[in-house]
Amino acid sequence: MNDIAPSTPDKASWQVRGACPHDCPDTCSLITTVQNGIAIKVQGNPAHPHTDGALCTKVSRYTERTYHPERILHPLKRVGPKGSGQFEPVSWEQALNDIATRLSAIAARGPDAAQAILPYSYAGTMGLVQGEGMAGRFFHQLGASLLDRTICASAGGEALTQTLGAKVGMQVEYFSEARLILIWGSNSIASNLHFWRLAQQAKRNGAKLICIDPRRSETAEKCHEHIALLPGTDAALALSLMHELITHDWLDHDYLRRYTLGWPELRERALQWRPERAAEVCGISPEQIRALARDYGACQQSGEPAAIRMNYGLQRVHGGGNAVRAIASLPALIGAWRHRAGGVLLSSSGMYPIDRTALQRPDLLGSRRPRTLNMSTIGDDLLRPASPAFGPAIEALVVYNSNPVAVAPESGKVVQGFLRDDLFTVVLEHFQTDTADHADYILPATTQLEHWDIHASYGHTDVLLNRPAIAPLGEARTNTDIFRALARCMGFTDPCFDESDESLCRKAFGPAIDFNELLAQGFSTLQHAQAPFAHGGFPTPSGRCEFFSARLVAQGQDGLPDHIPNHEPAGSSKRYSLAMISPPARNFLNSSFVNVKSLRDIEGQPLLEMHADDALARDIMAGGMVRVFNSRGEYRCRVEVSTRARPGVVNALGIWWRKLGFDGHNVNELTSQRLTDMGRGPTFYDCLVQVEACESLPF
Ligand SMILES: Nc1nc2c(c(=O)[nH]1)N[C@H]1C(S)=C(S)[C@@H](COP(=O)(O)OP(=O)(O)OC[C@H]3O[C@@H](n4cnc5c(=O)[nH]c(N)nc54)[C@H](O)[C@@H]3O)O[C@H]1N2
Ligand SMILES: Nc1nc2c(c(=O)[nH]1)N[C@H]1C(S)=C(S)[C@@H](COP(=O)(O)OP(=O)(O)OC[C@H]3O[C@@H](n4cnc5c(=O)[nH]c(N)nc54)[C@H](O)[C@@H]3O)O[C@H]1N2
Ligand SMILES: [Mo]
Repeated sequence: MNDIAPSTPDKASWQVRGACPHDCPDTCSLITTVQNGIAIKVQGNPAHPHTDGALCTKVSRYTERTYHPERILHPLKRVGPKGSGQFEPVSWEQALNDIATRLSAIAARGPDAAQAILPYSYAGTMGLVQGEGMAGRFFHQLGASLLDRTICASAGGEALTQTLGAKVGMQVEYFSEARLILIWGSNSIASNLHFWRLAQQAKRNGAKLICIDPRRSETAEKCHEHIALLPGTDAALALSLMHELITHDWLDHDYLRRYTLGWPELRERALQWRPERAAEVCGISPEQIRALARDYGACQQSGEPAAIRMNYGLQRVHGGGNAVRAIASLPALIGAWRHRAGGVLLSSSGMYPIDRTALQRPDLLGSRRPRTLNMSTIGDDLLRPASPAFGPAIEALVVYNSNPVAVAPESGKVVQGFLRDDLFTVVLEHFQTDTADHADYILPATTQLEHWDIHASYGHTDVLLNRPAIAPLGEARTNTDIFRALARCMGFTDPCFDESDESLCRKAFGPAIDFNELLAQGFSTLQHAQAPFAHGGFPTPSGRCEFFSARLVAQGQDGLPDHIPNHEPAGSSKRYSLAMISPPARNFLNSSFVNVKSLRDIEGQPLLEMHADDALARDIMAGGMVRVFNSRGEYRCRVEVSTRARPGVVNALGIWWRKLGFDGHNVNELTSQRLTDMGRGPTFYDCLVQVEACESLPF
């Protein structure tokens, strides 16, 4: 490859190595072909083993997103009423000065006054530099409220930490050698495509694949078996599997004795979960549980590796943390960790030595200790008045790398909050999203093709470097540059606000990686033991797999995993008799790409999958328009009577932009702001609704 850094611009065509920035476990290595300064093609890097030259449909259309006619290319100032989406272009100077003046005025009111300012960001880019690299410094210096970034993975993350010690697990490449793979709460074909390739290899070598998911997803239909349990019942299933492993003595007693903590207690708990009891809770048959236990136990008996690929789908319910704890405990029962192709993987993000302190500089807070607000309850928090418990009302919001008006739960309240006339809102974006519609200023941000960044992954263990392939479009600026400029306008003088992006990239992992290797090949592989817990050595306080967690007890919680029913359990309400989940659509990434026409065309229209029995009971015609509603709100979409849905559960594929749907709403009108048992996470898939046929709307 004639890999050319921007330093040789005289050539007409060159290729640049980068990294996919999206919130996805695959973190692919990219090759962008640039001709006369224009990116004409984005491909998967064949030299990077995980990427293997292949990209998902979304990112292979990256140039369509980058050169989209609706890219925001100039700073925009609101001219119409709040939320009207009416803006006029202004100069950078005017925008930055005005924003700095507004923020400074709030901060100047008193020692803790800056807490009325809230940053709101998530993983629009997973880059460590364009993520919180400079933004963290800016908000720390300012003394703004801190944001608890819980919207995706915090229940599962906390649960893994309590059980295994950190977000660690199997190395993904060895899944190809497993004999049995449980794909648990994951539609891998949609959301973890490069793992699916490994699962296919295992399948070709004779492995059995079992999918555990309420939805008959693209992945479920390609596995040997599919267990369509009710949402939020995974802990009951896992405990009942343990029951069967115990009663048949399919246990690795040596592993349990040497490398686990709390086995006698967990054993007692699990023995309360006979398959009949769990089957009732999970809405499946006892025989399905027994069969699953037989498959899992058989690996213990034969000494062959059993692997579990969990994903975050199953932790978006009240008991999500406990469910992850129960499932993460399973491999230790059968000693699966002894094999490099055995164990469990939910996230590998804890396997990186990232120096976040150097990037985000929490020391700039000095002695100030601002409050922390939970991003999952932004709806309520924007509507909260000042009080001694809450502190000042939120007066200014700076949103970057996120689209909360579309993705946060209970959007009725989120929208109401964003519509507040006394709220000053700045949004750094590529597009005029539902959130940007509610801004006072929209600032044009660069895309991954236009900036430097460095990436860890949560699905493999390589570090990737992203070099800019093209110059920023229009007047777009990098997130980092926008925060540098704002810092200058605010009079922040710390030299850290002058640091370049390339220097930040070098700082992210410090000496733990060879930066020259990254520059030369675009990725660098961290060295880890192939079977990290073959001999224990878990990063828990005890060094063991902690079935029982004293840390949880200290927090007033149950020390052992248990089944915690949903806030809104299936079957508990006559009025709202359907459980709704809203998993990712394959051709969108959360709310990103919804505005890319070729991808939206593949997804068609906002859709609700419903089982034929549920449709019949409601006189709902296949393909008709339905109103989906509960006490929090309603939205309209097309219904697909489909075997993808099990009885009693409807699947609303997410996450459409509100303004691109039928009625200006999306699925998050219905979801609640109630939180998970651990990690203060949202409970998107713990949501009861009713559905009825309604009149057609134009699309
Ligand atoms: N194409 C695409 N890829 C993505 C994303 C996307 O939006 N689109 N999102 C990205 C993000 S942000 C993340 S966090 C990751 C992981 O994102 P996840 O949301 O975990 O992604 P999936 O694996 O697609 O979906 C989870 C699966 O869990 C199932 N599920 C729902 N409730 C339950 C339950 O109670 N129990 C069980 N066992 N299963 C349940 C759903 O039906 C779905 O098939 O994927 C990333 N990758
Ligand atoms: N109902 C329901 N709701 C959900 C989920 C669900 O499964 N069901 N999933 C939840 C999950 S797992 C997650 S992670 C969240 C995701 O929620 P978000 O993190 O908000 O993700 P996106 O919707 O992809 O929005 C990211 C935005 O960042 C912008 N962006 C990307 N790169 C850059 C950049 O370099 N600079 C700037 N300034 N902007 C950039 C994109 O244009 C995009 O509009 O949604 C959650 N919401
Ligand atoms: Mo996520």
